[in-house]
Amino acid sequence: MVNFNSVSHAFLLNRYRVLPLLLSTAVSSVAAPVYALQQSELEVYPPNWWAGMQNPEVELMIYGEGVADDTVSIDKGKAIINRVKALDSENYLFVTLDTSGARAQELTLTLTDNDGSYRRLHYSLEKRKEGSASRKGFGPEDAIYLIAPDRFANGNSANDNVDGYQDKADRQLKGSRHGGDIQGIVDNLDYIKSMGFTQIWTMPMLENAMDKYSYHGYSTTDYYTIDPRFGSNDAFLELSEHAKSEGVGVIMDMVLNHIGSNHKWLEDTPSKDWINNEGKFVGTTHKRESLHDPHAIESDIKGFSDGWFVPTMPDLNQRNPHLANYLVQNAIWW
Ligand SMILES: [Ca+2]
Ligand SMILES: [Ca+2]
Repeated sequence: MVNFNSVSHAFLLNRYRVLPLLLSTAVSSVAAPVYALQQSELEVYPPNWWAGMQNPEVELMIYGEGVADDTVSIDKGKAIINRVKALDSENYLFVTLDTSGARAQELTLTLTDNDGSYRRLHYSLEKRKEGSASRKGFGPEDAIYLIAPDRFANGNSANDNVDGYQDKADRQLKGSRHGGDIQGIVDNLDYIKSMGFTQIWTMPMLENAMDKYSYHGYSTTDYYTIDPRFGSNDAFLELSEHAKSEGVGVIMDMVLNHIGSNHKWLEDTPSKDWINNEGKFVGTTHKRESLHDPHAIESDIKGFSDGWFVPTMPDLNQRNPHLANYLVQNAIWW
C-alpha cells in the first residue's frame, strides 16, 4: 500500500482496536447486554447544522463500525426522522432529519444494534448568525484576486511541515509545498486591498493528505477540515473576518468533481456507485465539448464526465443522491 495515507491509517487502526476493548469492558461490568459507547466512535457529517434554515431537512452521514443495520431514534430535542437509508457499506447510515420549527438546541440520537447495544450521538442545531440568510456572494462588480495559498506568503513557518503529512516543504522542488498559509494572506490584506481588489479567491484549502504534489489543493481528503499546513478551520474564519473588516470578501474554492485517493472513502466506500467507473481508474477523455454539443453521443459525455483526471483523483458520482446531499450541505456548512 504505497499510497496509503498514514494519518487515516493510524486513525482507523485506533478505532478498530479501541472498540472491542470498550465492548468487553462494558459487557463484563453490566449484567444485561446493554452498553453505551462513547460518541467518539461515531462520526457525523455535517458535524453540526443550524435551526431555522429555509430547507428544514438535513441528511446526516453517520459513520461507525456496523452502524448500517442500527435502528435510530431521537431521545431528546425537537426534530423528526424523515428517512433512514443504508447503502452497500455496513459502516455508514444516512439519517434525514426534519428540523421544522426547531430552535437552536442539542439533539440526542440513539443508534441501537440488533443485540440491544446502542450508541448515542449528540448533535447541535446552532443559532444562525443574524442576517446570514441574506448573505451576498460575489458579482460582476467585484475585482477578484486569485491566490495559490502555498505559493503566496509564508506567515507561519511552524506549520510548513506537520507530523503525519507526507508531502513536506521544499522550495527547491516545484511540485513540493513551499510553506505559504492563511496567516500569509492575513498579513497581506492591506497589499491586496491597496491594489483595488474586493474579493480574494483562494485555490482549495481543504485537507490534501496526499503523498506528494498536493500544494495545489485539488485532492481533497477531508471536506470539513482546512489543511493544517495552511492553518485551521479557526484560522480560515479569522481570515474571513479580517478580510470582511477591510471590505474584502473571501471566495472558497471547493472541488466537487473528485477527491484525493487518500480520502477514507477509498478505504471504506459508502456505496458501489459512490466513485465513477466502479472505483477503478479510467481516465477522462477530456472531450469537454461533449457537454454542450447537442449532437454528442452518450459515450463521449460519459467518457468525459465520469473519467478520472489522474489515478490519484477518483471521480465522484454525484448522481448518487446521498453523495449529492453531502456535497451540497458541505458547501452550505462552510
Ligand atoms: Ca507556513
Ligand atoms: Ca466527473
